[in-house]
Amino acid sequence: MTSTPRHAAARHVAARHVADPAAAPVTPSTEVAEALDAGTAVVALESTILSHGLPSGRNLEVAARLEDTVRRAGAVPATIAVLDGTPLVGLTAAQLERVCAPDAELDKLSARDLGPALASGGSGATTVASTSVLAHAAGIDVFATGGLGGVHLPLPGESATWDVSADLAVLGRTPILVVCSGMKSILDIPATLEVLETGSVPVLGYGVDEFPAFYLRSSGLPVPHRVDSPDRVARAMTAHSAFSSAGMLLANPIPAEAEMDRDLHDRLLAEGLAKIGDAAVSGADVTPVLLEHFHTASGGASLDANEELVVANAELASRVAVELAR
Ligand code: PSU
Ligand code: MN
Repeated sequence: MTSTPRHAAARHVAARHVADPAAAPVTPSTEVAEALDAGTAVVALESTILSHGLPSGRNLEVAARLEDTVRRAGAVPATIAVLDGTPLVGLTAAQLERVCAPDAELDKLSARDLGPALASGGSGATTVASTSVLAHAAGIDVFATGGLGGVHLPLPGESATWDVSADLAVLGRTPILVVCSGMKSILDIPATLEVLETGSVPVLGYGVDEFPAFYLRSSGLPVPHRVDSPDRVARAMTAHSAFSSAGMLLANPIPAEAEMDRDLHDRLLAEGLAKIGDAAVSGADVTPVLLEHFHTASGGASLDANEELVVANAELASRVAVELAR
């Protein structure tokens, strides 16, 4: 498992066709490889939230705080990104700085982008979809993030949308637990829950009966299954995996003291949607542009909320991973 990035890149080119994604070559850091070998709890973290979801400066602070949170909870953090054609699972301090640098200009890589990016020696940040794929290939079972991608709301003038995040389809076929605070309200939450049902992805609410809405603790929609302890989550994962190769979603609401004001939230959402309609933003740019509007127009309030919820998710994910590693 332990190998230098250069070696792993060579191995990757040699593997012409890998039928089993779990056997695909990835490059764990020394620390992550040792933890996996020893059966120590490991928690995957994504990099798109750093490069495309948070402003630079703030992103490195959050990245460090997330890794620290995971360590304090007794697990090893594995932040995932693709650098110079190498699928890295666990970043060194220098690599993390590169991902967070203002001039990083990393691509946003979803699962379908991995092959072309690796083949061309490209660099990019990984979304929930691609982070899940690489984490699973490394042998990691638990992944913490802020918000899951989902079904977008129709833009002004559209009656429906085909913009459905690959996060959903990938979760339907990748056995990993994703701990998040639901989807952003910039998405169609009921439609996203329907697509998760179609993908046979179990949705658990942590200590709540209503599905969270990222900046807000509740979307008002019922959560299919409530769990109240990391142990219960671990047991549900074990039982689920005996019958299914789909992933699982653990929805953890934002801590009450960090929740955004609902009126401010609703105003920013309306403005953000109008903005992407006017500017004809589409595809992978939609989420980053909406997030940027929330962050600037709230004077940073949404950033604080975002940071607190991801940190809480990293902690909960670590507690579940520790439970699983017992
Ligand atoms: N939601 C957030 N912040 C983010 C993202 C989602 O609150 O940074 C990122 C995640 O990496 C997620 C991706 O996997 O956006 C979804 O993008 P798309 O809708 O283009 O699939
Ligand atoms: Mn999309």
